[in-house]
Amino acid sequence: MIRRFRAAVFAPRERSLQSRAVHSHYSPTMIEFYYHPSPNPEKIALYLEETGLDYELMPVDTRKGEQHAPAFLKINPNAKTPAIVDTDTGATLFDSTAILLYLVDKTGQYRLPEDPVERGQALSWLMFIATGIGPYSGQCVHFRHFAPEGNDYAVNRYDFEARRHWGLINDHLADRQYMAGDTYGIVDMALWGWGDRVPFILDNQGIWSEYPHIKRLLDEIDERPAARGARALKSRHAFKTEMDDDARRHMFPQNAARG
Ligand SMILES: N[C@@H](CCC(=O)N[C@@H](CS)C(=O)NCC(=O)O)C(=O)O
Repeated sequence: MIRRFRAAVFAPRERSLQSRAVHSHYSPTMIEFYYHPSPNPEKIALYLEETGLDYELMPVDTRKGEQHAPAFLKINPNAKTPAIVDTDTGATLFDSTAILLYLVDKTGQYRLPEDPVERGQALSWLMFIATGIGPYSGQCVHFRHFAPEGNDYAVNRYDFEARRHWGLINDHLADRQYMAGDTYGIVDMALWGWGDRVPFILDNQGIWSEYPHIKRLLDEIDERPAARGARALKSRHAFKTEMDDDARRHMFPQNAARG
């Protein structure tokens, strides 16, 4: 359950904790959710909405460079979203897969299977999304849509790898309803975070005819109230949408470093 929305993201944490202390209606459990409307944060948005965990939305406008603010780097030294602060335990966490696993332990909801074999297999797919789907899709988007011209080799490589990865997911879903086990869970949520970007990643609006099993699962998740709640978060803040020179400097600092 989203509790409230704070527009000023980078008020020092000490101050936000102080302000919480004077409002006795706060429950002891509150997740500060550092969010940008992008695939990895959207996995966490979906989990938070599914579980009803009490959270506060903390927008991080990465196209304005807010990920590099010293206050945010104390929470995520990797300067990316998502990240969370669990004010119940004081934990700061970053990286979407680690956050999902932490929140599962915290809430007990959407646990991975207990059976060691099923659990290992679920983790295989969860890690495949974290280390394969995400990075290859991300680099495919970068070289195809955002990098300067002249990257044919890189576009070819990442397009090939992204297609191959999404194809493996589609094949996996051909004879099963969900990514792991018999029920909807965090591996499906992790997939959903990236899923609606596939036509953009592969620059093909007709791509779903090649990946019908992925589309079937994404459509099913989209029908869930939690998915609608997660999608609605992006309209709670006026995130910058232009990928102009300033945004490129913030998001691709290797270019700025070369001057
Ligand atoms: N492995 C990280 C990747 C995080 C990541 O790349 N986040 C993107 C949004 S999907 C981001 O914040 N990009 C901003 C930037 O690179 O400056 C995770 O799974 O959370």
